[in-house]
Amino acid sequence: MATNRTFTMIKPDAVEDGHIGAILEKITASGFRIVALKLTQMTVADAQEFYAVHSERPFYGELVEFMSRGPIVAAILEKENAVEDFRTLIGATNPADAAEGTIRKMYAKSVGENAVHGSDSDENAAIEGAFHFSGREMF
Ligand code: RTP
Ligand code: MG
Repeated sequence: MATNRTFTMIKPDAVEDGHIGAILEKITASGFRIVALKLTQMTVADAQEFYAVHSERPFYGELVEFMSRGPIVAAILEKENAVEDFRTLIGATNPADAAEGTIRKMYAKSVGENAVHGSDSDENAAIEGAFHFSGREMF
């Protein structure tokens, strides 16, 4: 299987709760190599653009407010089958449905404040990575 990349964010809830170190440890222990990494904060306009695909959904306003309310950790990760394996590692969107041992089962509070993001396709991983990082920040 080919080595490829995914994009993740540790969301404001998990940063506020002090879980950056534990989540990064779980990610690297699961075989992902960190290609890019930073603590940053999205403006309201950034979050609106990043989540534009959800703009017609009822939770869009809440999602934008949540994702821009404090710092996040943005990262690009590399592994064989990265996109699918990372979504398995984070678990279902709603932590109530997430499997034991997944990051959302361990750290998410609700379907909205769910600790981590994971890209849903190779194409979106590239778009989302480029949203947050310049070429000089990817290794
Ligand atoms: P993500 O994009 O963050 O990795 O999450 P996902 O693919 O599992 O879920 P998605 O459908 O893409 O939704 C994006 C984010 O919107 C928030 N959400 N809130 N209140 C709600 O019903 C609801 N549904 C989704 C979550 O933060 C979700 O991760
Ligand atoms: Mg998604």
